[in-house]
Amino acid sequence: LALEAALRRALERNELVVHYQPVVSVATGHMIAVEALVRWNHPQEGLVSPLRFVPVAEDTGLIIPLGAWVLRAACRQGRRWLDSGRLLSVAVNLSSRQFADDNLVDMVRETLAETDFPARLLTLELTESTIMTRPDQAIEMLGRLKALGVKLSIDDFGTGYSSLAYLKRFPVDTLKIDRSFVADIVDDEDDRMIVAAVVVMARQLRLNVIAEGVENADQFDYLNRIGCAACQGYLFGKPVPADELPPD
Ligand code: G
Ligand code: G
Ligand code: MN
Ligand code: NA
Repeated sequence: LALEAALRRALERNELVVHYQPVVSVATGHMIAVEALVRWNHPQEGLVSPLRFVPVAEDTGLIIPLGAWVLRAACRQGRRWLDSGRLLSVAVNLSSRQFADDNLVDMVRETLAETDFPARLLTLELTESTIMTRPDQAIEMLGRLKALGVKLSIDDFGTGYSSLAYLKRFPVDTLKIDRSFVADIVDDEDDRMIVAAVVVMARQLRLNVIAEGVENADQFDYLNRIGCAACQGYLFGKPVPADELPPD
């Protein structure tokens, strides 16, 4: 496969870059975290979206070295922010294949040690479908990751099929409400009710909640009114290189 070979070369030639998107506290308006999002800086095509190459990396197993590279880059950057006096939590996406990798826990532990990035400032994002494929094995794996001191979040929450019974047993810290629900909260009564219900449920389960894909002030006002504590989306900033991140 041409794309696979090209992607393998891209990794070797250091053509991947990590961009960072702000996560903002609704109460203070301050940036409390960033999400690391990989891009491929292709010599001819320019910045290539992960939508085009992460699925290929996932299918071919390349996501294992690629994911390890992203984690190391993000922890290194987090360490740089810390050294410059910025206390930013850094979230990194893990794919299903990484979550199933026997070496994952060791890899995360070694990366934290090597970059000297505090575990409590790292959040690993798993999608609902990654966790729910084999929920009982997932509980064990999540526990081993938590034991490193990292935070865990469920990404794209609401698009999968988490049962509430499992949600209580997953040792996660945060639910990220999928942007498909946030997109229509101004016009769609059903989406408003779904988002409000997730916020209430998260509070009952003592989970943090982040609304994704917040693009305008009306969405933000509604999220503020229902007590959603944190938001992410173009309203606060697009994913950008580390040196273009706005001040906290
Ligand atoms: O950044 P953007 O919105 O274009 O990302 C598109 C998709 O690619 C999102 O679902 C995002 O979670 C995924 N993605 C971005 N960076 C990474 C990464 O480093 N690892 C994995 N597994 N997925 C990523
Ligand atoms: O699946 P995940 O939540 O990791 O995906 C993050 C993706 O969402 C990134 O590709 C990012 O560029 C995109 N994204 C972030 N904020 C917004 C937003 O406000 N609107 C839209 N449409 N996409 C967003
Ligand atoms: Mn994510
Ligand atoms: Na998401």
